Amino acid sequence: MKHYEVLYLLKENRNDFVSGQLISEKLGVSRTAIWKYIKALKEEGYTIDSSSKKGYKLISSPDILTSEEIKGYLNTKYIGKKIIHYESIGSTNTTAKKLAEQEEENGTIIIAEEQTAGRGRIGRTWSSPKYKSIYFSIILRPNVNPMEVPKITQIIAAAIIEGLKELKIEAKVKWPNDIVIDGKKVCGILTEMSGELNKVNYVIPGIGINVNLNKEDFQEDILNKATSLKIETGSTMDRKVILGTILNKFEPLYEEFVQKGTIESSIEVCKNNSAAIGKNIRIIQNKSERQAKAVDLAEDGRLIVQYENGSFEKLISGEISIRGLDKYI
Ligand code: BT5
Repeated sequence: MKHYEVLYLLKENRNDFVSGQLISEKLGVSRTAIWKYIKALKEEGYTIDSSSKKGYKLISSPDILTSEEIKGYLNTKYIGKKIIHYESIGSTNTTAKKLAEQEEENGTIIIAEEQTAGRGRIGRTWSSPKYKSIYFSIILRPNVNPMEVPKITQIIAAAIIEGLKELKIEAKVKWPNDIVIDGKKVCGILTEMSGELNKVNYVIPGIGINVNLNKEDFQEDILNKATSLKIETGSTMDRKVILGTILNKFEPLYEEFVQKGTIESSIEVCKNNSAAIGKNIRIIQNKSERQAKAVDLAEDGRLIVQYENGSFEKLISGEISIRGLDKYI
């Protein structure tokens, strides 16, 4: 789309006017066409100063998670090279699956400003109000055994912890798929896959991060166990920076997995930033509940727990949730 080419030129010269003539020469378009592209950009929320003498200058960009906005924050080889952006969608994971069935490539990201049917694990929902947070899914095509796929949740968790750390935010992993701050959930991960007995067709990790939600934005039923980055830091955060930083952290950790077959670095991060290890926890599966102490994270990402009778077990993430004895964690 040509109007984005105009946008790139304006972005390259952020603090200066770019003359109509230069745009016209570089892009091989007429002055009238440029005017139309500028109008289209303004309609998307860009503020652009125009002067008949000096040309055009980008003043500000809208707070949206389009490829054009995120690109500048990415230094990945293939993760996020293609970003498909929706204003509103049922669930990014559901759409990602459909696109993966249609051969969409490895590393493509599906992102939405709002989800009307955001999904959690085992039929649960993910509250996804518009423009407040980040909801995205990554299409991955690892050449691994399907048994290895749960490891991808740990890789994502590590990337989020590392990314937030770079932004000076301390968060912890609540095994297997939550990121928490001060014991409250700020992010959830839903990893889905399609495969055969010993072959993975594709894996879709879906990530929801609560960014600029205020307390009143949370529904009553999750208010006491959920939080947002804004609530925790006291300031509004730039969603593009958060997303770019996390994706940049994710790619090398994921590469370690697909190239070397290990998730050593991710486990290290998850272990050192675990909300569960060392604590007495409740293990919830179906309707049953057991108590144990979380003692360690195995190298394959399973949580090692010890029961009161002294026996150990490595939990498989599947349908298990853990909780603190008297609170969320
Ligand atoms: C999860 O499930 O935590 C996985 C959430 C994944 C969401 C992303 S958004 C992009 C992608 N597309 C999707 O459709 N989904 C993924 P689970 O462990 O089952 O936790 C779900 C539970 O978290 C719910 O039952 C609520 O109690 C709580 N919850 C719902 N919305 C929340 C929110 N925004 N913040 C914190 N907790 C929430």
